[in-house]
Amino acid sequence: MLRKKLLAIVCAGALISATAAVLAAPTQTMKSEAGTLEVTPVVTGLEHPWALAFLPDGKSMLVTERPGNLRLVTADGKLSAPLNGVPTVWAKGQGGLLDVALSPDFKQDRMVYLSYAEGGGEGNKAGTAVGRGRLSEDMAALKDFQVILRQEPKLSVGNHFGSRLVFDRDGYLFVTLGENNDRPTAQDLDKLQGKVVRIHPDGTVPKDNPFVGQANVRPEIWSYGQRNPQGAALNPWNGTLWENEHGPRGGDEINIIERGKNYGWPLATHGINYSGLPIPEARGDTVEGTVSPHHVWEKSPGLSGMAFYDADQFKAWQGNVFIGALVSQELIRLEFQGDKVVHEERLLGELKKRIRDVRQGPDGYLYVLTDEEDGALYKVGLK
Ligand SMILES: [Ca+2]
Repeated sequence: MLRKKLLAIVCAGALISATAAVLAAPTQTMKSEAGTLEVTPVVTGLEHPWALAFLPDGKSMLVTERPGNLRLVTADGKLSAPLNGVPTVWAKGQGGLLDVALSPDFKQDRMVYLSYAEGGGEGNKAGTAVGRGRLSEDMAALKDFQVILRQEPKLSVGNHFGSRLVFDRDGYLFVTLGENNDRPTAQDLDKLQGKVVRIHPDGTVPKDNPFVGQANVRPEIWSYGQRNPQGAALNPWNGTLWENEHGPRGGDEINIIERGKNYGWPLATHGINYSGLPIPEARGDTVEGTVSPHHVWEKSPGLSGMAFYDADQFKAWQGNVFIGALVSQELIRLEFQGDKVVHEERLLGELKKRIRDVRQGPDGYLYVLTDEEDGALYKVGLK
């Protein structure tokens, strides 16, 4: 009798929790070339989430929200209060709290790196800054946050901050920096607008950077001629740095970033001004002395976060690159022969959301953030 009663209680409990799980996380299915997609919201109610970084426990991640909050999210859908110790950000236009990355030695040093728009420029202008702080043991705060890089002068009234943070295999930190919508600065080597920079984790400059020792040149610069690079990732098969950036009207690009090279903006572009007029500085889509895009979209999807897929979980995706698209509201999937893009598929269009970031999780699923007032983290896999 007692056993029967207990069983009834257990069954009722299971039913309630199963119902709750269904209500909290209805999995949508969508067709795709590699099979049926399963798209499950992990967390909703995120305010313009921008980036995520998995913690080594494999079960939780840090998520940035552009207005200035950093939160802990667990894979089973728990969302923490904002962490303390995060710097004040300049949240306006495209500005705010942007990328998050963990130190390659996170298990030892617990360092969390953030990129964000920082105010204080002349005429209330802002620039991109990068800093780091130690994640407290109780996961509630970043301790002793210190700025390690500042875009100076600060020239943005709300546009083109970049920015992504990528550590390479040797532990150097690469930061992609927008040109603050001040086009010619991308070619000025005395400024950090429109650049990819390479620094040590403490912000000091590696002695073998390409422009070290030159007069009136910022030694942090690794490459230049970038416009607004909002995506970057390390190619897991050969360690090269891949970056993507927004063209103006047309001409979104993927670039493979090489030491000291000029990636062209605004001298070379496949795009035109939003007004429909040509870019005043542009001399064509291919200009001598500049590196042409590795891959270009004549119609801009509005590229953002980028992830290489090298997990075993979904064999059909191995060797692919995924990129979030803000304007076209899709997740782009690219297939390659060697480095060359040979096929493109657009996913998640049914969501009708701006896709801001995509990362491969430790479980081999894709984790996708939507850049919305009521933004969400989705787990995406194949059935
Ligand atoms: Ca370019």
